[in-house]
Amino acid sequence: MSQSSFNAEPYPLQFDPATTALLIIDMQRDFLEPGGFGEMLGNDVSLLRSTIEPCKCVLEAARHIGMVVIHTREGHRPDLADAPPAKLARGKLKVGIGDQGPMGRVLIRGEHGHDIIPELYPAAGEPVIDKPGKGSFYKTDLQLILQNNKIATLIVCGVTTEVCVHTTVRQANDRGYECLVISDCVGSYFPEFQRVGLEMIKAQGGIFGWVTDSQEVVNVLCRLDKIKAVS
Ligand code: TIU
Repeated sequence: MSQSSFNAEPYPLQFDPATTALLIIDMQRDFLEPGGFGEMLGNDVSLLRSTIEPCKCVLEAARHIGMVVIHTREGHRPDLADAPPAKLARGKLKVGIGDQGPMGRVLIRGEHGHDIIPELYPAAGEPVIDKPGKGSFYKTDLQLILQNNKIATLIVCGVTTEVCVHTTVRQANDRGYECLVISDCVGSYFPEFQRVGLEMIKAQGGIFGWVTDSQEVVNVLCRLDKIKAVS
């Protein structure tokens, strides 16, 4: 076991790179590109795009040392059998989940809009978790994959800060994982929610986890040796 640490708030986070995973949440066209679910909800999706470059830097650094990398996607079966009627009805959207949009059927697995943006596309061997809800643990095999990889710490990127990132971090925290959220790698359609969402994670002695920025994560990871041979 080789301990290292990130400078973070509310205090430095000790971690072992061999038991740490990078979790990239829902960096899908449906949330980051015009014509997707995010826009159908009435949001300006350009607000999320500043997360792409820092996410790329962290992803490259994690891959370089052979860290476990896991991606998630929010979405549903084409027959919508896994979509709660309450979720389908929410927002009274003109074009909602399962309807045809410019990037295919909105938030449906296998459609262009549902997939991860090309800048952060999963590499071979990186698990992709398809989740029907906001939280990454709900009705998925994420916990099993983390257990099988002996993961104790999650470095968290993705969108949106106060929805799928928060739900996932809260679920992970209750399951005993230590979560480090990277402030510039998570994004919200609402600047105020971004600020408060990050505050809520690190308040009260890190009630849900820790917060740092991508520069710190890249610097620390780049100083580490390879965890294992990367094929
Ligand atoms: N609407 C919104 O902010 N987010 C979502 O619906 N899903 C995720 O956060 N991925």
